[in-house]
Amino acid sequence: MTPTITAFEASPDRGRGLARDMRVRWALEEVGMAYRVRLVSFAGLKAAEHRALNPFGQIPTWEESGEEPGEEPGEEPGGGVSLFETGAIVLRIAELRPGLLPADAAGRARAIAWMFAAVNTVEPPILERATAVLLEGDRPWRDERLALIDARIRVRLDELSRALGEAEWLDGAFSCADIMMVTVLRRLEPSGLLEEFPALCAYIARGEARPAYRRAFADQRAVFEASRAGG
Ligand code: GTB
Repeated sequence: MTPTITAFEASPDRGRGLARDMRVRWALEEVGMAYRVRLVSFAGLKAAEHRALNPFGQIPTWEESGEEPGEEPGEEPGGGVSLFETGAIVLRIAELRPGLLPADAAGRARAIAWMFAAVNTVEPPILERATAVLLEGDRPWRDERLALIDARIRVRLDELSRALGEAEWLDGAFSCADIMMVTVLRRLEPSGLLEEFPALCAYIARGEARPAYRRAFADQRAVFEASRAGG
C-alpha cells in the first residue's frame, strides 16, 4: 500500500518545513514508507472533492490506495482508510509500521498522551500567536495581546522543559510523540521565545538532525522551489 498525502501547491511557509504535511512526511520517512504527494491549490482546498477528504478544507490528508501491483492482498492491516488531522495520520503510520510507538501497551498509551499534549496543550497558544502576528498585526491592541499570549506560551514551555528534564525524548525512545512535539515547537522559531529554554532548543535540534527529518524537509522544500521556479 502506497499512501497519498496532500500538501500545499505553493506553501506559505516558503519551504521552511512549517506546514503540517511536514509531520506526516517525517513520520513516513522514519518508518521507511514510500508515499505519493498530491499538491493542492488554495482554491482546491475548498472544493467539494477535497472537502470530502477533509471537511475543514485543509492539508494534509491521507488516502490508502489498496494493494500495489505485485503486492499480496492484505499485506498491510486495514487499507482503504482516508484520514485528516495530522495527529490521526501520524498515529496511523505508527500503527502500520514499527518504529514510532513503544512495543508495550503502557508505553504506547503514554506516547499517545504526549501526542495529544502536543496538539491540545502546547500548540494552542502557539497558534494564537501566529494568528496575532499574521492576521491581527494592524490592530491597536496587538502588542498588549501578544504580551499576554507570550506569557501563556512561556508557562507551557517552562512546564514542557521541566518534564523533558535531561532526557533526549519525551518518554524513553524517540516516538511519534516527538514528531508532533518538535513540529509544534518549530513554529516558534522566529519568535525568539525558544531561546529562553535551552533544553527545548537542544530537543528540537536533535529532532532536526534525524536523517528522516532532513529527507522530509528537503522534499517539502523541493515543492516550494518548484512552485517558485514555475512563477
Ligand atoms: N489540526 C489540523 C491538522 O493538524 O491536520 C490543522 C491543519 C492545518 O492547519 N492546515 C493548514 C491549512 O490547510 C496548513 S498547515 N490551511 C489552509 C486553510 O485553512 O485554508 C498550517 C500552516 C500554514 C502556514 C504556515 N506558514 O506559513 O509558516 C505554517 C503552518
